[in-house]
Amino acid sequence: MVEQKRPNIVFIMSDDHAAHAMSCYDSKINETPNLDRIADEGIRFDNCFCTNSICAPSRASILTGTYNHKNGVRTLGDTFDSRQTTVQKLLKQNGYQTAIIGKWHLGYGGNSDPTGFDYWNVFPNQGEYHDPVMYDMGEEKIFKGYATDIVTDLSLDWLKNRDKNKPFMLMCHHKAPHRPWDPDEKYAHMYADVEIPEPPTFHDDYSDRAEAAKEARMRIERDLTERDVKIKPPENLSAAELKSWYYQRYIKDYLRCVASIDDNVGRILDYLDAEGLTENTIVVYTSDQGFFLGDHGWYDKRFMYEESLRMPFIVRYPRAIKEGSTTKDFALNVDFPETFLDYAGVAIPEHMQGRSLRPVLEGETPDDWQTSMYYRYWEHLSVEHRVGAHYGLRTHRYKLIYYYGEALGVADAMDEPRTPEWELFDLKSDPYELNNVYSEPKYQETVKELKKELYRLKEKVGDEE
Ligand SMILES: [Ca+2]
Repeated sequence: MVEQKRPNIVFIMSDDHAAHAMSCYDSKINETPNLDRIADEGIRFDNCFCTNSICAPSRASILTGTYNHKNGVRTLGDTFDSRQTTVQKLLKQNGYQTAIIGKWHLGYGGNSDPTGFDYWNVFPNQGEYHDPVMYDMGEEKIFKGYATDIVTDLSLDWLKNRDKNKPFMLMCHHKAPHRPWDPDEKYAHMYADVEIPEPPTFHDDYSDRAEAAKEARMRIERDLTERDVKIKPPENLSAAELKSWYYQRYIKDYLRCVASIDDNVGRILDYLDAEGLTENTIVVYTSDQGFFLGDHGWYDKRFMYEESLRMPFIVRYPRAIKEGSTTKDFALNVDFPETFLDYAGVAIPEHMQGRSLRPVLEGETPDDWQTSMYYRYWEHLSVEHRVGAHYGLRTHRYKLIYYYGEALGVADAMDEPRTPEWELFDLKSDPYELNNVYSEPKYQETVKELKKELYRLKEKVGDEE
């Protein structure tokens, strides 16, 4: 009966859900009671970061434990080669039942269909919110209803029908709250009579930043479409009023989508309780990256700025994780697979580039734990959002970003060179990253040290471009 002692893993990942839209992360704009349960009964990571803030690349890192230049998914234009070693394959080979339900977004057909799962049922591409098409073990079917409910229904069905003598890993991957933010009918009128507060950097004018911030096309008042906000904007509003109007339309739908996720996470937790599985199941809630919720006047992600870089990451495992704990230790998306393999007692392959979070989860930070992280966004000025390619370093105190101004021939990047630019933020005095101090004399020694660390990490992870 040793088999039963290995923990089950329920990995719930949403799409573009920023930590600052969760009440356990001190959200100023919504409540997420079910997600808070995971944090209250487990641990909340305040510094969990993605290594490339877009959907498919982050997902590839979460499955393989490698950076995007290694796993081949540097941009949304790359497809995933499913023949690679992944966490689900290793768990399955070692006696786990594995399933993925919901968003895959790593390509279809050929070598890109999900592998290593006993059961998979995934949306094509981004998927639809209402009556979505899904590939049920490759067979195209339409599921009637709201995507977030359906992903949960299918997840619960799989759990109910599993072999109870074997441990399991379920990847429950919600489409929500990805653009275009279509809420369930049930929440269509939530927040109807309230005004959601605007974030502190809502009126950012992008002065004192690299040109990349000005060039990006993700401004609330300018770049959201009628499809995004669902109705035509009213006439006769001032520019400032119109910006606020767009924000309210956008953020309310976003939060309505989050409300459905919160409900559905509650259904999974209730099931685990009812089945007596809570004690021996690792439950993770995260998102593939963060998102700008009107911060800097933006929606979307891609930039290495905090709101986009940070992933919510909360984990409950009553057997080993102390309830109500929090940590500021760094965790990265490439660390997730190693963590699951560690808990499952499966050897971690040498080529994986993260590190098991197990000691941090259990309150024992190793002396040599990571205090800096490497980030890279490759899609130079890609058509829609026009964010310049960049790489950078974050430490507990500083963030150094280098916009290198080239496409380098990767998919989805535009061959439009830009003058390279650097940004340095002192996160202690400037947590909102409004003041680029890269050229200030008093930071020159710091710049030198950070560059050294940046290139050390770049080399360490094997990014040679
Ligand atoms: Ca995403």
